[in-house]
Amino acid sequence: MPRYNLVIVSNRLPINVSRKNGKLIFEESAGGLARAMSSLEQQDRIWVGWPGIAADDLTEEEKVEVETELAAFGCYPVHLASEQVEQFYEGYSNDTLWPLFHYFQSLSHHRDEYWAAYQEVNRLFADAVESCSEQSGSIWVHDYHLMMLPGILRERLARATIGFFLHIPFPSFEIYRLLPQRKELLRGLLGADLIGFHIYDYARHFLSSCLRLLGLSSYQGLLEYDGRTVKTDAYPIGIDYDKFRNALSEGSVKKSISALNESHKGQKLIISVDRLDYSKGIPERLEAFRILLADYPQFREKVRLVMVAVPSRTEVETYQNLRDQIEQTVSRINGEYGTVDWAPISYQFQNLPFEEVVALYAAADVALVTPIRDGMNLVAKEYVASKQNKPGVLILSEMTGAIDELPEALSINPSDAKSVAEAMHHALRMSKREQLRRLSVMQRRLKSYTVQAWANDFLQDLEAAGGKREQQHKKRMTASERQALVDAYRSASSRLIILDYDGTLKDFVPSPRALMAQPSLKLRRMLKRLATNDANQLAIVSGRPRKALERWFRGIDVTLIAEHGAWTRYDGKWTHTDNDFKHVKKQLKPILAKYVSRTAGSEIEEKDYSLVWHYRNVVPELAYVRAAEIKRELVEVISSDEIGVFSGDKVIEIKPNDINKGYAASELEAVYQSEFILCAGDDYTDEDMFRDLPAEAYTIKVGPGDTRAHAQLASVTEMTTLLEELSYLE
Ligand code: GDG
Repeated sequence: MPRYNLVIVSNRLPINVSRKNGKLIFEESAGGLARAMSSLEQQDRIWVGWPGIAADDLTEEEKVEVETELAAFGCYPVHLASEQVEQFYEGYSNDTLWPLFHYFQSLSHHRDEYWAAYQEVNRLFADAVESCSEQSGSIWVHDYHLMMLPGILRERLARATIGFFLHIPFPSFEIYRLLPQRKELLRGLLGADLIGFHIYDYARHFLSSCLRLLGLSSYQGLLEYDGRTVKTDAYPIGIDYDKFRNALSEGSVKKSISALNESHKGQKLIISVDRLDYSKGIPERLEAFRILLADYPQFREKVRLVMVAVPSRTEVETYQNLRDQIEQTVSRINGEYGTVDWAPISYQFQNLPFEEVVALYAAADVALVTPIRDGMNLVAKEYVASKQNKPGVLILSEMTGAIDELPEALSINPSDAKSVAEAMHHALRMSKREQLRRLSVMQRRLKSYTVQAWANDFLQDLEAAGGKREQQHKKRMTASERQALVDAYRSASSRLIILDYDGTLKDFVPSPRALMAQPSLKLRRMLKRLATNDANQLAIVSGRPRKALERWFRGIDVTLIAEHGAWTRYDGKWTHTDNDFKHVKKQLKPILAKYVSRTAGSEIEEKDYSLVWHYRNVVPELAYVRAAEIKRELVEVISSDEIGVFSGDKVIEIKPNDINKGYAASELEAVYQSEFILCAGDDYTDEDMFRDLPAEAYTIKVGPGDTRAHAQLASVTEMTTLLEELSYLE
């Protein structure tokens, strides 16, 4: 199997395979995504997806035929059995995720079989991608059917650059949290380097779910996860603008437009085009149209609604019920208001050829786009593009992603049928000049951010995100660097080992006071082995108060530096800085206390030379707001230049500026004059040590993020494993 530098993955391939009269038929689907991908400069690419025919309907020879034929179109099939299609596609994707993500929580069904199939099929997709991707190639995964895929791929192709784009809304945390597999799906997505959404709101909802459910923190759309930075951003999908514009001059389209104009002579034409889906607000739209006819009888026989509903997910029961409901409503309205010569609604349950869709757009006086929820909605954009210099009015739901880019449309709340009827009334009476003015502004915008521009934009950002990951990994300690460190340690006759505690030797625990923060017996034993080696000087340099350090490391021959250097214990004797912090504490403690009572989950830690406000257990969004407020207030109140306010890992710390670990490390170095120095730490306070120690020192940052240290280890476990190994050497 050849390997490609760009793999595009979506549930369906842009080529549909079906069987007619016993023979396999291959048809290109004319979707915007397919056009966008074919316009990409990147030629070395393949598209992986399901070809639309169940694997159990194919003989082994036919599977080979499908693969060979698809290869000619640049596609590679993932074969799914009909049972898998049922449980994964109709089930988890469209009976669980789709309704929930569109805020129809009561239509979202949870079944174990669905979830099992979803995971299984995501793994099958991963097998296919793995077989055709370069080890460090780019992979672009599309949509809610494949949310586990980035995570699975990250495990198998650690160096690949993985992007994910969600075509539907990402719901608010309040809705998303209802999903039983909410954490698994987030972790699945976080395998990606870049996660794209149509609009900023969806990205914001996603970030909020990551903060609330996984305890991650985010900064300007970036998340730190598993030692990598994951970027999230908004990329509003566009349309193939020229395709719609050019279609208008085609003979067949012109003919259809004339036919439509002829058959609606003297009547205004309102159209709606969508897949028959409950998210599209079709019953609500019909009700609004009924109100228009009821409240404004002058429009009877003067207006017609042509409603195209494309068959979709017809195997799912909810969709069958919706179809019945729509058909009954259409008959009722036509029965109530229709006359011998006029039916108010022409309803078509079918997939029209592209040319006829464009003709409908072009001929329509009004397009009625009223989804209850819609990730973007391309129909609205296509209508605007197809008007060119002809008048027309777009009525567009506020609940679509498209509204952000099309504010010149008449925006409506789809649940408020009366106001939708009013909008139709407004549209039918709007002056031509006003219609053209609004359309031309929207057209200009759609012309500049087409689906091609969207795809290029996403891929450019994906490359940049991949580059950043590589950069971040540059400092990751390689096996040979690790060996060099071990060798240097072994051959040195005097060594100084300077270690931070929290986040370096011990993972963070929810509260600074927690009993769990103390070192395990295993850790103590390892430190003791290091300390009893005659060639070694062991020092713990921490922000913790001296009492805690003293208790935790009793019986170990270790130099202790507490409170970032305010207290030092060489040879068992504590000395402290001559800084007077008492009056500062007296002034600032009440301020912090005020925030603690207003912010559930936060607490104050009081040390001799610092005050700390901990917010690890505070609801993340609130924590950010409060942390910013506190910092602002403290900076205003503190009059002395000698006192600083520092933001650490889920803490705000107030301490004298001249107390920092850098001074402490320099002092250790001067006191012990060692041939070999190892220094490890995890946060910004440790960066001062990395800066102030001599260049020959082996400095290690534990965890992700930029650093001055020479090397990085991914986790506390990697750090303690290294120390464990050193502790057994002579
Ligand atoms: C999902 C998200 C997001 C419709 N009827 C016919 C026909 N169409 C074409 C339209 C348009 C497409 O289907 C529908 O796209 P939408 O964006 O309106 O809606 P979804 O199918 O729900 O798409 C949506 C989109 O993904 C892209 O990210 O915008 O929010 O739900 O292109 O022209 N095409 C033909 N005959 C029809 O009868 N040939």
